Amino acid sequence: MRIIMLVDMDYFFAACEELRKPEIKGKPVIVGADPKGGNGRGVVSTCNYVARRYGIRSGMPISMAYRLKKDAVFLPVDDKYYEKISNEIMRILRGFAGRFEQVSIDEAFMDVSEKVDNFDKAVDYAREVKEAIMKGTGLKCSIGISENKLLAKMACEAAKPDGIKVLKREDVQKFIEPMPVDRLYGVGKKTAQKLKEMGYETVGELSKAGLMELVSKFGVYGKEIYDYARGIDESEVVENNEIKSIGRERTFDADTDNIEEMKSMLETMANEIKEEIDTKGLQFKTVTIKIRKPDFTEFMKSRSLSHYSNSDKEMLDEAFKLLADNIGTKEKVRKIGLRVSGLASYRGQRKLAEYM
Ligand code: DCP
Ligand code: CA
Ligand code: CA
Repeated sequence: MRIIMLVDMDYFFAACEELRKPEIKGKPVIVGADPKGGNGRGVVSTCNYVARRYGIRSGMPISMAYRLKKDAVFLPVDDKYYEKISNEIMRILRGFAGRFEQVSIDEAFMDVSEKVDNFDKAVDYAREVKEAIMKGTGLKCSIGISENKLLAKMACEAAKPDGIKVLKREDVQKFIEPMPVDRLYGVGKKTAQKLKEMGYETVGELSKAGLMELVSKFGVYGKEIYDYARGIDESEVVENNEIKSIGRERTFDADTDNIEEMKSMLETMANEIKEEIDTKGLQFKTVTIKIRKPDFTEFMKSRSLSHYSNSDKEMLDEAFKLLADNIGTKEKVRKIGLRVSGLASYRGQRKLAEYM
């Protein structure tokens, strides 16, 4: 059996703000768009737990948050600052993990099967992780522990804030069955809506659905949903192996669903990457795009060529295909990245490590 942990920072952006402005601690703190005296547009990115007592939530219109608590501390989003803290957190976590997979600016999976051999030891280990993050950054996090990613994520939700929760196989059913289907990690809003229309409101109800029914409705993804409803998730913790690669990332001025804008950003980055690999005398085999959504979740998708290439046109062709396959027409994107890996030098004997 595997032992998987999901570490997620508590009220991350707002906690980062409290860190550098200790005087706002204890007050309701809301990070997001400018409320402009109640007329502001845009949404709440997040808020601390004090603000949550007033019903304020991530994604809520900022004008509504203002109505709920006018004298809260409203602060703008400072990506750069949170990113710096995030990098430090991820660096600390990597040291504890066997396999490591960052899934958001404030969240990562760790496969610790090689580090601990049972759940009791995993809890001690999780305590160490929490202490190390506190010591390194001054921030609190929550940790879910279970046998797979799906259950670790759901355990973490239940551990919040500042907690550790273990979800053992024998407790899975009674834990997940009462939950609404949209609480299943990996089931998005659209899928949840369709499931509800099919008459499945809770995970328990969903677990009664036939495999064929789900597959005929959702294709191969139907099999995953079928498994999720049983707490089954075989997916591995996958290293976002960014070390031996060359890439660029850019944040859009405003979140965009304009594919042409995304393509032109990719083109700019492809030109820069082309220049860098030429200077270093490198060729690539794999092209990866990284997408950050407005809610700061991220994913990466890759395609590999059958040969080594140094062509920016090939790089871009692959990137466009990845974009078309993974971004829906109305889907908003905050940040986009392009990266090439599987690198090889075409200039004689120099070691790859020299270029990194
Ligand atoms: N975020 C955002 N808009 C959203 C959701 C999240 O801008 N709709 C940003 C702000 C959050 C960060 O991403 O601080 C991490 O998101 P989480 O969903 O992990 O939420 P928090 O860390 O803020 O709170 P929690 O303690 O519930 O994890
Ligand atoms: Ca969080
Ligand atoms: Ca998160």
